[in-house]
Amino acid sequence: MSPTVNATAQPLDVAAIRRDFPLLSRILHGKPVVYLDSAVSGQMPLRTIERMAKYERDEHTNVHRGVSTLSQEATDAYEAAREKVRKFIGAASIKEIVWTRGTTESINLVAQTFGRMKVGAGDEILLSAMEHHADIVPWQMLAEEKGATLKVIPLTDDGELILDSLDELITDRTRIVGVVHVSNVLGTINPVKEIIARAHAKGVPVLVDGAQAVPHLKVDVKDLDADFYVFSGHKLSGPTGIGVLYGKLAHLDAMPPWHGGGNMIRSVSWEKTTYIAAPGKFEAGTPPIAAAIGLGESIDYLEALGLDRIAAHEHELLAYATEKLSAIPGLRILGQAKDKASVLSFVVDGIHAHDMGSLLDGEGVVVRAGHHCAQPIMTRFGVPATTRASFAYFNTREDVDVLVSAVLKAIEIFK
Ligand code: 7TS
Repeated sequence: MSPTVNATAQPLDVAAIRRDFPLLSRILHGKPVVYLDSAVSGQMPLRTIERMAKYERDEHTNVHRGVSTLSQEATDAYEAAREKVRKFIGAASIKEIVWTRGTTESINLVAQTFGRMKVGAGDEILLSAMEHHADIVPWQMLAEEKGATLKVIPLTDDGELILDSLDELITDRTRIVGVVHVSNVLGTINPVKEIIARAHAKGVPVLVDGAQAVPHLKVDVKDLDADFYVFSGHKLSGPTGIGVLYGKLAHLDAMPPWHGGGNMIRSVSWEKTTYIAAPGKFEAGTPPIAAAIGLGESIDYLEALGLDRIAAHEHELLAYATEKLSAIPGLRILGQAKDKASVLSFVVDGIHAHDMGSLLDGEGVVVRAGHHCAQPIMTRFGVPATTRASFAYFNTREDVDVLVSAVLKAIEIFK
């Protein structure tokens, strides 16, 4: 059993949960849909969809604008969602919770503000070899602008980070470490608390990409001591267009704003503009209000299910799927880390991942095929692409059985 899973957690009532997701009753190509693509985007429970619809129908107006009752109500609901996020990740203050459009925007914000402040010519940015492009490209852009270099923490063949040399990789030129909490390709759960402690011992701050972690693990940013922790609403059973940047208040206070405009200023004159405090100074313009409120509702839903029960259920499915798929001749699973969450990538001899994905789609099985926006991992493992199944709390062993039969059928077709 994974060290991050509570084996004594009460099982989920999956049949009841499935009724909260109408999409799971759809028929695709004459087959009941089997949704194994939650790492791409999680499904939203009905109560989230209904809460967002209620805002749009009965409450729609802008936030932080004027004294109207409607605006006050919208502001209260929007800020209540921020408090839900704060509690969900164990942050000390809502001032540390910045709304963004998602993980990608959160990392760009940090790179373009904190990064620009801290990184100069000859400096280094240390990333892990299993980062999503969202935690590579913004740093590469900054490195090019500043004349800095990227360094990489390597991987074992099992898909675990090699941390033996971490203390040498973090040099006196390292200005920030970026590491993914759970890999979207390999499923590896990285020991981010240890990485953060070792970076801090050398005075280096750490950004954690939690996009694939928050849906599956209980995260406590204070316990991790993360400097920045970022994630997307849509992978957390919430809507698209909303995401979170958690930052320690001392960092956020020291950072300049990124986007300028309305909602983030204290005063504007032709001579000079002054800004409000964090998080507002990073939130220029009208935010995605319904999406923020919806994400708050999804967090309530997940907390009612219980993150430990979700993790135990998904872990059981992952173990079952790993056992079944490993038994298929010619099939290789990428990512065999001891501590894994909810993602299973594989390649099959003689079948391109895109063909596999299309054949599975024909069987109603929704998976992702491709490089998963993590091309350096594909290069590391010498494959152009993988097929990836990802599991959520509403999936069942029957879903895994359908996946396995569909893979076997595809193999027969390609023989
Ligand atoms: N980081 C990780 C670890 C991710 O898995 C993703 C999205 C992102 C960042 C970017 O998130 P966004 O919401 O800003 O787009 N990952 C995937 C995936 O695995 N398949 O589709 C998107």
